[in-house]
Amino acid sequence: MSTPQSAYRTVDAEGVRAYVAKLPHLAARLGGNPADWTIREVSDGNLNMVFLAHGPNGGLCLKQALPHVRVDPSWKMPLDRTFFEASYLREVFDYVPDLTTECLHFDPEQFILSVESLAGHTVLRTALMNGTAPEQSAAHVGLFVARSTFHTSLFANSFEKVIDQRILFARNQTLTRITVDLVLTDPYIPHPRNHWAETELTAIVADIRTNQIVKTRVDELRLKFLSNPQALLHGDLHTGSVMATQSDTRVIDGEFATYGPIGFDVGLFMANLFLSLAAQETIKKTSLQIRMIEKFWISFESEFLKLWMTTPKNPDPSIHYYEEDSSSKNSSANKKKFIQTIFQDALGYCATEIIRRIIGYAHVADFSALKDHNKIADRKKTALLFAKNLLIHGNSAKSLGDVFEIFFQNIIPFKENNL
Ligand code: SR1
Ligand code: MG
Repeated sequence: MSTPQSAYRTVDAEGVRAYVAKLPHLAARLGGNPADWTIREVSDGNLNMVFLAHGPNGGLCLKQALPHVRVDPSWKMPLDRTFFEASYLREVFDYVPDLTTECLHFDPEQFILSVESLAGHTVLRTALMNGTAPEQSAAHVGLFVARSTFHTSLFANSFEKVIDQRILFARNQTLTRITVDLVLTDPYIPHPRNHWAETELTAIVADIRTNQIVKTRVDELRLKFLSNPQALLHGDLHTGSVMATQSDTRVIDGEFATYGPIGFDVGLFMANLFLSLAAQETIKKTSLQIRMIEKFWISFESEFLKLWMTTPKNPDPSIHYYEEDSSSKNSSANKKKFIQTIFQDALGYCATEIIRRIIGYAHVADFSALKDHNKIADRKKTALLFAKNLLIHGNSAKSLGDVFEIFFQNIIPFKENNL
């Protein structure tokens, strides 16, 4: 693969036009004449340039890695993240064809990746902020996580195949370093990348950083993230990595893909729904986000178990885990026990994702919908206290009901705006 010194050049909208025009399989997707194509830059994430191209026959999305973080040019970075995103899509697409996008093209010189355009879809975070999020999208993401992780795990493949994939994705060290630092390390120490505007949060941050149970739990989670390669993870499954219409859901942006504990993907998605819940003007036990968290987990759990119980037996007996006598009433008891360990891990990663999205480098937009400073501070406090208590008491949570209880115990009522 190239370095920035080679033929690599960053493209702009006109560069995209010329680039696509030279690639018949992509140009045919747009149809018509290159001069008539509409090309828009729609870069939104922290890392890359993204363009949408449309022609009479259809649309394409093109993503190019930059030699630095897009939102901070002084933060230099190798280009290989689009290679790992292309590799992730190629690995999981067959298992989730309706829940993600196909990799149509990857250029190892220009680090450009192309998939179909989802111009008619809305980013799930935006839909949640507008109150228009399709409830069913959470169940779809549950299916996505179950299928992509099950089919890349030791439950569905020989260890030789899994180890080969682990070797490939283990090279995604730049983005793994970002996750280890930004999600699982920095928020727990004083670090220049951390920031928060609400001084009201500072005392809670100090509490989190000095609580020995929290520190030990975060150490366990970081260690598990790096040393328990159960399945191929998306690695950054927040609500900005999901595009939805009322009936269709697609998971995008798999550039952080790496082998790790399945609970990591589960926990990150849950966390972002909890962040959205915390940012609501009114929080009720019937809130859309609560229903979405339930749908997500139920869909993940039942699909994972179904795949495990129904996938035709591989002739290699080493692939059979927790097989039980199917005539026994408890034939899936050990499998369910394993899924309970995913639940426990998910609660831990959920908490760390919430914390880093409030006090770490990359915050979420959800709270900005509240406008008023006091309200924002109160709700960020709610989310931080919930996450802290989830790290402390999560091990005794047996079901989502227990988790919601912890959340509701930590709601800070809005203070009057004293301006
Ligand atoms: C420097 S990258 C910061 C964050 O943006 C990405 O989307 C990931 O969430 C990462 O942690
Ligand atoms: Mg992303």
